[in-house]
Amino acid sequence: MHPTDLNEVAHVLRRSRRVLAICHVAPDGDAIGSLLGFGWVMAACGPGHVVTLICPDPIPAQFAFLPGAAEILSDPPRQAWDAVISLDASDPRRLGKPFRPAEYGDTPVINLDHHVTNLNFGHLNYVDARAASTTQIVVDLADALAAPISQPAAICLLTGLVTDTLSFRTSNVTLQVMDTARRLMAAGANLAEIAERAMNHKPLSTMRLWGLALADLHLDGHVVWTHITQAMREAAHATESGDGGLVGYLITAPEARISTVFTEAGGGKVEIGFRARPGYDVSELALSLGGGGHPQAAGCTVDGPLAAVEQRVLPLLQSLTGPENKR
Ligand SMILES: [Mn+2]
Repeated sequence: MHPTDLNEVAHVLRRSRRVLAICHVAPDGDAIGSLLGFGWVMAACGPGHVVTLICPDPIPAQFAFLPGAAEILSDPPRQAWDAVISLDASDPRRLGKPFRPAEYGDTPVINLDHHVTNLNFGHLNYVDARAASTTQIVVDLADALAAPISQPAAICLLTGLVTDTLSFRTSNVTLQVMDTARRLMAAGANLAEIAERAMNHKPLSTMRLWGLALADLHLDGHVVWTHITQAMREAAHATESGDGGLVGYLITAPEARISTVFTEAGGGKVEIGFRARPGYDVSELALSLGGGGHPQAAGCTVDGPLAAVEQRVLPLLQSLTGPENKR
């Protein structure tokens, strides 16, 4: 539980033979991209490392093209590890059942992430909230390991950068991000193909679900919000879990300073997604509700029922959208 630098992380990895790498549940492009990219970077360090790649949930169809995606397992074998590494997860609960710290003994747990709300749950915590993606940190890690970036690594790593920045549109896209992207393209990653495959993918059933949710759209002050009920999900025959990215669509309304989607999930839970315009911050609210994220994109899961959650959370959002909160 101390802040660390990447040379320390590289030092631990260099002497680790059996490495367990885990990304977060409900994986996005950065989770899968950093998991696979890390695997390729370790492979470039020589044959002395055997990396087991774990994602707790199925790989979304739009990321199946990533090199190595077929090698990802959903649950690790019960064996001893020399190092365990978490990628893109701000909270150990986001790693799901595959993360079993009670079994790790003296094995170092490395926490590599870019969420400002990271709980620093590892023995080695490298959390860079200025990084636009965890894959950007994996590129820095490759440099610390003096590992060359292979073409498959570059494809996976650029995918995380593209998806987390919404194709280089977010406020954290710096010259350094563009330099990293340029480097990954030079290493053989095709930006246009990655953007096409990873971003232009919206199942028709998700569009139908959006249609139902958009029919019940609300504007309260500067907050644009709606909800997705189990009944809507059944009516739309939705295949995707969650809101399918609807909350990111709502924030494009000029009226919106914050957008929110409340989604009825299984087990009486409600998932809440938040987006904010630059200058507004939803990460602290998400953290206070047991979740986490970034200033402009965050989320949490709370106990239902839906109506009670909306009644409790909507006033909290109002207080965040005033000019006095603008940074
Ligand atoms: Mn990320």
